[in-house]
Amino acid sequence: MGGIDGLRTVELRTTRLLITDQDSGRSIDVGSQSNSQVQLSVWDPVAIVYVSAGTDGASGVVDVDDDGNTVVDDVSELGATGSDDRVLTPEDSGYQDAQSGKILAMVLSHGAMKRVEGDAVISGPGQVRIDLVDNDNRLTSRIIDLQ
Ligand SMILES: [Ca+2]
Ligand SMILES: [Ca+2]
Repeated sequence: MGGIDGLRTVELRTTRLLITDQDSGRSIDVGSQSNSQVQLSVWDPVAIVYVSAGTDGASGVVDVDDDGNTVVDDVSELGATGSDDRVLTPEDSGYQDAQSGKILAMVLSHGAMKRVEGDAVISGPGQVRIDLVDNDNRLTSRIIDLQ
């Protein structure tokens, strides 16, 4: 995917990805060139990012007072260093569970990449990530700024 700076538009059609050059208006069909599976993600500045309790279900390390405040596994330990706690973005498994309150989690920040489902046309300005999986199942990712 060399020479794709100055992009204006990214158009996703099932497994085909068309990228359009800002100056020439010329479109390049990335999907057909590499015969790849294509996934497109866009930057969503308001997407919620969570920190969750991880597989042990407890804030920080289970049965450990990670932050030394004399209360074991209180919510202030979420995300403790060395624990199994995880940051969850919309692209991560378990995100829906964090959103619905099914698992212990709290809002960490806002802003994340979100997968685009189905056909879409993404126009700049903004940031997009293109993930290509080739016939040997190798993933290539590239983040580009649309103008
Ligand atoms: Ca934990
Ligand atoms: Ca504590």
